Amino acid sequence: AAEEAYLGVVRRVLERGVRKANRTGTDTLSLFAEHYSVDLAEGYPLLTTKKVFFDSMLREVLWYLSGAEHVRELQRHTKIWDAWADDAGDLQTAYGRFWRRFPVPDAGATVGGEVWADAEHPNVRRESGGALAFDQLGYVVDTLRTDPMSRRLVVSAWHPANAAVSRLPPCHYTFCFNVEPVEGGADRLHCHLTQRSADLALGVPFNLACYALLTQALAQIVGMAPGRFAHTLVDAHVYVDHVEGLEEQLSRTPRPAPRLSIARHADGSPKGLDDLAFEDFSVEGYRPAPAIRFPVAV
Ligand code: DHF
Ligand code: TMP
Repeated sequence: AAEEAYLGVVRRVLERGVRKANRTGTDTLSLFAEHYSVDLAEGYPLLTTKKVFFDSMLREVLWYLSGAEHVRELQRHTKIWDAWADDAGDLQTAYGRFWRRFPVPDAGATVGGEVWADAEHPNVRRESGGALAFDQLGYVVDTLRTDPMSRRLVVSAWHPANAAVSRLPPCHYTFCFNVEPVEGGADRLHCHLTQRSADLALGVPFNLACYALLTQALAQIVGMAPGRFAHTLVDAHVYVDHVEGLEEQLSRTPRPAPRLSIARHADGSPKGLDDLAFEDFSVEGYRPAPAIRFPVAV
């Protein structure tokens, strides 16, 4: 089962992880550059060895897709980001802002010899204050249609000048799509995510479910089949107060993976990136083991 790939990383970190101090005050057991992948054709990889809160995760994905730079809308539905937002709902880093509205330097701020997409580019939009912003996810969808074998289908949430000063710079900071041609069938859309820092008990099950959903949604939008999701974890860690809960989880046997379905328009055409809403996603056959409480290291 796909879930075994995730559980294998957990098992390796528990067995061979090196104890590390970090800014949170709760030490971790860590391994460098862990990797796993799952085939989305086998089902939707929402973990079954503990209950994963799909609704919170879906709200988070939709918040990313909205391109918002604050978390006010997300906070109406889930508390998962509250510890990192201020009273006004502002975060110092927001994924959607960079996925959908990556700042384009202003003409006056560039030096010679560079090339930048301008306001004429189909994926550039002018912000209300006049600045230009680039829709990276829109670019990926458009390029999947016009040049599906492109090896440049990259989205980056890492803006160095933000990351250097943010309280919580992006953990899952870049992803890249790749198409595998299939003779006589639908081409397969793969996704590779690089994560600089990975909390195996809490964050990673959400991150896996999020990018699996995003890959399936993009595949549907461009008429491909979901392929594999591959995940590289640069600092793969288990907080020491999560060890017991993870041992309990490892003692459980994975159950059959659920299926995710994504609604289409009434005429059968796929809904686009900006049309997808909470009600459009449904998970069938999800019968997980009970939830496990893991304290979040802030
Ligand atoms: N910091 C740390 N130390 N670990 C993280 O995983 C993490 N994740 C962040 C922000 N900062 C982080 C954003 N993602 C939960 C899940 C994902 C997430 C933040 C929090 C969480 O609390 N999950 C619980 C409850 C979910 C719910 O009640 O809906 C869980 O059991 O999965
Ligand atoms: P760091 O910025 O010091 O690396 O701390 C971030 C912590 O949050 C780290 O334990 C990784 C974890 N994390 C995830 O695993 N996934 C996520 O999506 C987010 C936002 C954080």
